[in-house]
This record gives sequence, structure tokens and C-alpha cells, in this order.
Amino acid sequence: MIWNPTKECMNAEDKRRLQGERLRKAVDRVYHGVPFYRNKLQERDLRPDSISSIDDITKLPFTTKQDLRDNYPYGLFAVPMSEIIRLHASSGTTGNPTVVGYTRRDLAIWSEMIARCLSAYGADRNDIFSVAYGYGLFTGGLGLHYGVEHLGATVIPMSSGNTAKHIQLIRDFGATALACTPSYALYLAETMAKTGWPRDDFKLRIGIFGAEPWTENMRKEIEAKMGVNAYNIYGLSEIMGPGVSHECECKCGSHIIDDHFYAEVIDPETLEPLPYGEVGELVLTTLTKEGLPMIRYRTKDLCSLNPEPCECGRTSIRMSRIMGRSDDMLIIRGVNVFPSQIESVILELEEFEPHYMIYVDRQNNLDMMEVHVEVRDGFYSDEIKVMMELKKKLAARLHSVLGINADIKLVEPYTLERSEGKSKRVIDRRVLK
Ligand code: DLL
Repeated sequence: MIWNPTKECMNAEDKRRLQGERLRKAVDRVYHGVPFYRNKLQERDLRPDSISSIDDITKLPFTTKQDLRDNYPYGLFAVPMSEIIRLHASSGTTGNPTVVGYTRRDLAIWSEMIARCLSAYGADRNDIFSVAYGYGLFTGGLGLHYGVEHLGATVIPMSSGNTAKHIQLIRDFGATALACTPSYALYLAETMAKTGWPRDDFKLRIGIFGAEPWTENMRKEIEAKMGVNAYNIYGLSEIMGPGVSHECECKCGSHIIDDHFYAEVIDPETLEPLPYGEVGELVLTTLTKEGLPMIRYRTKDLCSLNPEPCECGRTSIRMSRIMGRSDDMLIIRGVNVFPSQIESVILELEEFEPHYMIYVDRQNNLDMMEVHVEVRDGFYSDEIKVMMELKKKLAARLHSVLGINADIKLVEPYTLERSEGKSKRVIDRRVLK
């Protein structure tokens, strides 16, 4: 079902007009409400009435995570704190966390966005959702939670952790939908199988997976192991949280909720906009957000955009899967390596489990990459020769995809640490001098 056909199936011309009007209001809001933006706009001789259509967006300055950190905690909020009714924060790897604030209207829009996503996955008010994203400062748990309620379905606020209990409640409460990270879904599926409970005891039919990169092969793996239809959900705290884009039954790209967020893809080096179809950094502008409006926020996420209307009837622009981040890309011996490429290779080969770790080191000024990967039950052997063959096979495949050699360490099934939230799969120990 399409939750909001007026907005989701709008024709291109009307959409552009709506986006243009909303952009002008957004610029007006930041010009008058956020000194940081007013200065940036004035530096470029821009005023709200410099925006006459959505195409004028390219005149506007970019915003980065550093800008949010520099204005910690509330410097970029566009309304007084009396209007803010919720805060979330995303933990930074370094420095201050990024704090985001929502007005009552922001939260209402967010819930409606999530209801749109869930409808696109085929869910309705009869569904029972286990929300296993973390509740708390992370936007995943509460974001999904209010969306499920807005849809009118039932929500089980599981949060993350306590896997055994979770599996029992999924079964006992008859959960039909599961929301968590894809890596945790794999772990859950594996643990469910170990309970020995018949698959028919579980009613799960829809999976809502995001918050970290995943691949088509991972989708197949989760669907086969868990018996669900697995769908992507994308989002980031700075823009709203989960639900900025979502897949539909066609599973051919994620629909951006483009009446609320305007998407561009730029070359991260030159900062010039790229044509549709080309991979670059996703830049998002919030068109209606009141609490923390973002103008041309550089997500660092790499993807491409497709403006073609989708077979599902939605006309919103679609984004590809995230192919990596312009800042988590590994440069190994001068070669750009995306962890997702390594994951794809591992998942293509039936001998391996989708559990792996990548270690990067520098020895004698030479980058070394070591990939630890679990061998699937049934393929693990005590015979050195068999394991050497497996290792050779994976190394050759990795070399043909990446163009560099990786040291492979094969480990027994179920020995690598499982994650309950976002998985950490790359450990870069290089000290760059
Ligand atoms: O991860 C929001 C979210 C929660 C999305 C639950 C989906 C489901 P942050 O913690 O701010 O917010 O992290 C945002 O996570 O810039 C991407 O790099 C990555 N990310 C989020 N969703 C996806 C996805 C939430 N579907 C950062 N595929 C983003 C790939 C994703 N990467």
C-alpha cells in the first residue's frame, strides 16, 4: 500500500515546485534563526529571496559534521529550546557527539515518514514489530517505534541485547516484522536455528534493516535463513534518523522521501554535482525540518541517484545502496578498497559465513591487509591441505576484485565476535607518519 499517494506519487513538475517553495522557506528559517548560516549566506551575498527554484540549491554552502561539532551542542538549532521536545545524539569516533533536536512537528513528520516506509514493505496495522535497534540516544529505536505506532501496528520495544530472550519473544508474541541492523539479523537467524524450534513457530515475514552498509548477497542470506522479505532502510541522525529513504516491494533502490529531503550527489573532491547514475557523495538538504535544519549536508555516504519512476507507482528519486563512505574507504598500497567489496566476495562463496574482520597494518612502510573469515559448518576441516585450498580460492577471488593481495586467516564457525548494534568490521592499526 502507498501510505501518502499525494506526496509519494507526485508528478515531477509539481514535486520540483513544492521542493523549490520549501527550500526557500528552509533558507528563510536558517537565515533568521541560525547565525552560523546567516554568516555563510551573507558571505555569498545570498538571501532567502535568492532562491526562486530548487535549482538554486547549488548556490548554497555545504554543511559538514565538523560544523555540528563546532557548534556543539545547540548552536545550529533554528528554534528556541522551548520548542524542542526531543534530543538524540550520535557518538562521534573523535570529539564531541553530534546533538540533534526535534520540534513536535519534526517528530510528527518523522513518524509519518516511517509509516510510509513500513507500508512500502507491505506492513499494515495487523503486523507486530519487534524493534531491536537500540533505544536511547541512537535514532534507530525510538524512530522506528513511533513510526510503527503511527502506522497503527503493534510495537514490541525490544531494543538491542539479550538475544535469547528476544528470540523467545519473537516466537511467543507472534512478531511478524523485525527491525535491526543486518549484521544482527544474521546473528539472530543463526541463533534461532540453534534453538531447534521449528521454523513454523516463527511468524516473521518482514525485515527492516539498515544503519550500516549491507549487500544483495547479505539480503539473500538473511531471507533464506529467516524466511523474511528483507528491506533496506537508510537514514542519519543529522538529517532525521531512519526513514530518509526506504525500499519498496521492487527492491530496486531506496525511495528518498523527497518532499522532505532534497538529494544531490557530488564529487567529494571537486564538490561539483554529478549527473544521475554516477557514484559520488550524497548531499541532503532538509526542506521542512524546524529544530535542526540542514543545508546541503555532506553525508560522506557514497551512492548514485535514479530519477526514473518506480514500478511500484512511487515517483520519488531513488538512491542505490551505500557503497561505502568517502571517509571509510581504505587506501591500501595506493588502492582504494571498500569493505563492502570484501564482504561481497565472501558472501559469493558458499564455503564462508558472512562474518569477517578486516585488519590493516603497516609493516616496513608497506600496508598489509588481513581478512579473518569464518568457514561455514561442513566446510571446516582439520586437514591442512583442504584449508589451504580454501584460502587460495578466497585470496584469488579477492585479488581479482580488489587488485591487491590480502592475507587470509580462516577461523572456525561461530568464533568471531557478533555485534548487537552496528558491527565494526575494520580495524585500521596503521600509524601514518
Ligand atoms: O544509523 C539511522 C538509522 C537507524 C538508519 C536505523 C537506519 C536504521 P546514524 O547513527 O547517524 O543514524 O548513522 C548514519 O549510518 O551516514 C550511513 O553511513 C550509515 N547507514 C545508515 N543506514 C544505512 C543503510 C542511523 N541502509 C550513518 N545502508 C549513515 C548503509 C547506512 N549505510
